[in-house]
Amino acid sequence: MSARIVCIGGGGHAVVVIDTLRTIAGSAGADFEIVGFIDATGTALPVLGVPCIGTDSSLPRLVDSKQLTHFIVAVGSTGGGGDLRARLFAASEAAGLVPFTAIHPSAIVAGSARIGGGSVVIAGAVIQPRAELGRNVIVNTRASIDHDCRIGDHVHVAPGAVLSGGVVVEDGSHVGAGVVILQNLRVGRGATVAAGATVVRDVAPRIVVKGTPAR
Ligand code: JB2
Repeated sequence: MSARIVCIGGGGHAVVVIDTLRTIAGSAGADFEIVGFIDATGTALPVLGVPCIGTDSSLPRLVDSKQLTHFIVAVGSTGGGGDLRARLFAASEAAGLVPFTAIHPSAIVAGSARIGGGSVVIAGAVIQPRAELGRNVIVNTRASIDHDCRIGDHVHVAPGAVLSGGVVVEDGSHVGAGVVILQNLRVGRGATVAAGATVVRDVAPRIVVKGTPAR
């Protein structure tokens, strides 16, 4: 049976996720259908022609009525409390859906890299050998994850970020656009590295750092 996918969220990131899915389908002839998206309102306008079919509370019912099989978290922002993406992922799994992993055909992913379920690798991203990505990770446009990096669940690596070899990013962290992280450093759980920062020492959990050098 072909996968029937619901996107969770219908904002800016959903535009990119839906386009990525369509590009995958076009290049690989993949066997799936984007059935619709759910969002905070349930009444949003279509995104690239994909309809809004409900809200989080209607998801269990939609699984049956729309015969959904898979989901992809298409919200990029972490939301209040910073764990929105993790909560949406957990709720979708609890509804019985399987996370769908999407890798844009223009991304370069080394054969020895590992990418967890529900992760999205956007156009032009590069993932080097022995990198390990958790579940529900976003590697956004032209970001690069070098060899032996370990990226936790629900992490968002924003466009153009550069993670040197051996970097560890723990669960739920946000690495902003254009960030550079030097080799073998660790970004703690739930931390935010602001756009454009250069990280030259470990980042503690749940803090925000910015600037060059980041602090
Ligand atoms: O609790 C929720 C919820 N809260 C917000 N449940 C569900 N199912 N959806 C939720 N949303 C939805 O996330 C909103 O209804 C809306 O559809 C979406 C947020 O859209 P927005 O465009 O504000 O953020 P985004 O995360 O899709 O995109 C941001 O991050 C991307 C990485 C933007 O800054 C983009 O420009 C950026 N590329």
